[in-house]
Amino acid sequence: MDRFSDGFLFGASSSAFQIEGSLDRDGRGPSVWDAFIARPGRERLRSDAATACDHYARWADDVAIAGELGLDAYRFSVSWPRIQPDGRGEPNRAGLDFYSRLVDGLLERDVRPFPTLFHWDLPLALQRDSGGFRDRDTAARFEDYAGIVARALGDRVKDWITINEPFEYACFGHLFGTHAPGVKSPLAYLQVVHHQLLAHGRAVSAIRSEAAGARVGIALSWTPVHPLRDTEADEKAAARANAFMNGVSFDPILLGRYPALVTRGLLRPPVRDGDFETISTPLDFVGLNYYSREKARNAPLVPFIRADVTGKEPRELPESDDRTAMGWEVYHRGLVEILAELRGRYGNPPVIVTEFGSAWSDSVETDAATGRARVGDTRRVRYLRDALAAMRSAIEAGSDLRGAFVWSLTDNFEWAEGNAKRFGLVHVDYGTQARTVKDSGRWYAGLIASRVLDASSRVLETGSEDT
Ligand code: IFM
Repeated sequence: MDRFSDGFLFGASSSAFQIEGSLDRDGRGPSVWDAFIARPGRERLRSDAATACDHYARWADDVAIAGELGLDAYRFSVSWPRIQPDGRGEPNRAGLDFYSRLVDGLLERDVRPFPTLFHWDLPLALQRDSGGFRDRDTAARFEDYAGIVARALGDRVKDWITINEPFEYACFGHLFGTHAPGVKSPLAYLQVVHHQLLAHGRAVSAIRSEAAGARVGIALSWTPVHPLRDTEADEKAAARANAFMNGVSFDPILLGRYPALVTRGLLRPPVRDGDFETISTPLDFVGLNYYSREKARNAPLVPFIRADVTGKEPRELPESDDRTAMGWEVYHRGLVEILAELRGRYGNPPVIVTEFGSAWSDSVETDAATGRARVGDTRRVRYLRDALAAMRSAIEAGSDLRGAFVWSLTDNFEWAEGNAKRFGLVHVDYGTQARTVKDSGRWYAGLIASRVLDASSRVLETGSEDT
């Protein structure tokens, strides 16, 4: 029977900039995202983020929903510019108080808080003064900030995540320029990867010295890349892409070195003596964020290229049972593959899936029987169930998988996509801020209560979803 152990943590995740709104309240300083969406042509993003889910004002409602769903744990992020408006110096009391109230609210409902300290909203002053994570000194600033938050919340918070997806922050923000701070430079990408990893390692020690008994991890994305065509050139392209997208953070943290493919080129991460000891400080768990796979085609000058058999950008592809509203392929085998790789190449560390989930075009309807609002998101229910079945099979194969957090508790601001893409277990009407628990939220609550997956899954039935 597909039963999860009683100790397995079922949670949901969010991040500060994606839900909070209230960007000018209580002494918060601007972040790189405030500046990014202030640029001409980004009016829609600006108005979406200004309120987002209004969580800063409505946090108690959201905590109540987390409690009603029976979540074992809730992962949120602390906004660095609420704590240190300029990214350095004395903490802003009002910012710390907000997260302190949130933590108390969660604990009152028996929901374990999992704060993430950096989920992409870097204080703008650090970017303007020194290029943000391009500058090695930002790792020292992050260590200070981590110590401040751990000192304030460490009497109640036992589980900590340093940084969310250092690869994505470096790549989208500094190579493609599609996310804040909007830089397009391969060198910046490597600098930002390395200095975030260094910041992570320094923060692990800061948290442990401020918060007795802290369990610390990091949330890393892993997108398996397969060759687009069955050619040697595409296989090599896939190997390069895997090194630059996945190995680039997993290897330094778990093996204490970069993949050879990352350090072979003219441009290299700015490693100094002793960095890898800091970066590979042993963790209590590795957080894994998984969504989909990608396919690589050979393009000699570019380390990784998103490709699709149709030759289209994934986001141009229509939503279907096998393709989410983000254009991402539904590919649960990826989780099985990654967890096997973690068992083999990386020595089977304790893992928590810190994000998994999917966006769909949800709509609120009136339930004929009850007359109440309802969101019938059957595709999300199936997605979650199949992903969890993949996790169960990895546990049976020997993975030390200790929990899974759905992205996301509520619909929220999906970065460059604004409020248009909905990932939540809970629907948010951005006009009224009404929350409606979707069918997926109810299904998840039932799973948490029973700990049993209620129906067979395609992954287990077919063994493979490869197309
Ligand atoms: O919304 C993001 C989140 O901020 C980081 N991981 C991926 C999610 C979906 O794109």
